[in-house]
Amino acid sequence: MPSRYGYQPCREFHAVVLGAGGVGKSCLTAQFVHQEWIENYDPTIEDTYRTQLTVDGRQVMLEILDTAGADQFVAMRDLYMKTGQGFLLVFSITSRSSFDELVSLREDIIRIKDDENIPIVIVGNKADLVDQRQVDRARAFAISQQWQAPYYESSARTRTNVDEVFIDLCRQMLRRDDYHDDSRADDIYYQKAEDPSSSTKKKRRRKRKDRDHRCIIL
Ligand SMILES: Nc1nc2c(ncn2[C@@H]2O[C@H](COP(=O)(O)OP(=O)(O)OP(=O)(O)O)[C@@H](O)[C@H]2O)c(=O)[nH]1
Ligand SMILES: [Mg+2]
Repeated sequence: MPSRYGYQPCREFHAVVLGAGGVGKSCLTAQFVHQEWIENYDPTIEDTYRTQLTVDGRQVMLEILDTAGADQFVAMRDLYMKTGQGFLLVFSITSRSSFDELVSLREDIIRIKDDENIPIVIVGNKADLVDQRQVDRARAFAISQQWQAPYYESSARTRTNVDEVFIDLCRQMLRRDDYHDDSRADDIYYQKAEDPSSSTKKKRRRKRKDRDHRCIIL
């Protein structure tokens, strides 16, 4: 997308992958970054990846923090949430409790970031295990609408919707960056304006575009 500012430098973003233990956070990340499938379960303490990608024609350097789902590392979550600019909230469609955990994760993110509009993608992973499904699509989509965050069903095993969830998150972070750039540009414009009470100038202030709430399935 051409910018109103012309040259677009590479943007750097910090994404954090959160969710209960064993839902497939590391497998999704490994598939996205290295296109590899990991069969064995090796619980994570903390892993960081860096990868460059193009999103809508724009260069993005993405740092991905793959976090621990295990409860003994929960104390580190506040720090992850502080530094993250976008969050993948991952559950397994085969585990109702992993879905329920997302509620408190999102509440913590909003509290720590003090921001209700933080970029979030909800990911129902292990979608290949259809026979073991415990979370209906309708239930997940209801949360997606309530939170105004897109919902994807993914499978790290079959590499379904793996790129899509990370790209969607990058797109949200880019949009947010653009919005802040526009706000800054508008603020400078206001400071320069001779008559700050002018109603025509006030109309230039941009409103945040409606957030997407989509349900993307296999
Ligand atoms: N069938 C299936 N199995 C998966 C999928 N994703 C992950 N798994 C398996 O689930 C197990 C746990 O996956 P991980 O990616 O290690 O889970 P995690 O969320 O990183 O777990 P923690 O690091 O403990 O928080 C592994 O044995 C994976 O092979 C998937 O999409 N489909
Ligand atoms: Mg892991």
